Amino acid sequence: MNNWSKIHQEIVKAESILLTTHENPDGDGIGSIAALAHHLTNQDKKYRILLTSELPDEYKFLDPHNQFEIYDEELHSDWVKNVDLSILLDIGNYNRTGKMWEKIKQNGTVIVNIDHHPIRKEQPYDINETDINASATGELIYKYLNEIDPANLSVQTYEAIYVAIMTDTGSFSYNNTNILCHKIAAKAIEAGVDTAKVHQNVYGSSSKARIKLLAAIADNLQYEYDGKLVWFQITRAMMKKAQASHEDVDGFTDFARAIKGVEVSLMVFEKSERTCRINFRSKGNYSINEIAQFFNGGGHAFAAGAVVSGKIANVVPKVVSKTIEILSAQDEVAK
Ligand SMILES: [Mn+2]
Repeated sequence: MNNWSKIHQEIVKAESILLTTHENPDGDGIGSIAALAHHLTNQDKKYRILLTSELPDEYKFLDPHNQFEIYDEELHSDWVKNVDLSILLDIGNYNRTGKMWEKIKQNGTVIVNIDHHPIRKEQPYDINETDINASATGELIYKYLNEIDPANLSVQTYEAIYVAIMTDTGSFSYNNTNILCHKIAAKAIEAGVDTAKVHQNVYGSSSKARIKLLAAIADNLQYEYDGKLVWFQITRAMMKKAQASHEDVDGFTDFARAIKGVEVSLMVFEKSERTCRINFRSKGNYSINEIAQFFNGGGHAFAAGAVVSGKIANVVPKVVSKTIEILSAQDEVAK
């Protein structure tokens, strides 16, 4: 029996199901959840969608019935503890479920992981369906539905899967773009998805704060390693000045990577006084998850990140010098 049938069996057995994805959810996590939620609704299943952080505005069109909730210890911990089945989507690392993880673990029932991030050493899942060649977790959800419930691949389901794939492939431009994801896109259009409108919903709604912040960043890009590395920082003071919120920052590392001559871009984001989030993007000649892993993070070969403790003034030089060190080591190997 393949994993899709096993997962389906667990869904059939379960009376309550939790769907979740990583913190600061992106289009892939949200689209995958929305697509699977349509399937569960069709199967008359009781389920709940709990996120560890807010659903970004640009994805709210995937949640017309306000089913996406933010995990609240008081409101949800008992429910999570007693749930029959937990399905983690696009998670990368289980600790990216935040406080929810403890409760998921305590419930002692089935944990399903569906993901396209590289497999980590610890795998506390009962069923693990990981495929690093998939363009997005949404592509895996498509495979599941195409095998288990093809009759219910509705326009809404295709729209959610399309969002997952479109956002994780940079609108079919990154090197994870593959044949299947184009086929799925074609099927989505056949099913009636208005792809131009979807693109507009996701990318055509930049807040003014986001552009103000982008201007501050563009003015302060730092080039290293013969211009092959570009880095920038976003301090809390910059966030405040631009009146920006967390989701306004999404995509900036992609923007910096697009500069001519740049191979790798790095963002250092001041999360709090003593923690920073770092994000890497690579054009494809350097693999950057090695750097993210050094800082206990993870991700894909060309898109990765980590959370680093320490004041931003100390984190920046540490991360920049480690990045240069790893890039030059990769150059040495290539010689
Ligand atoms: Mn993904």
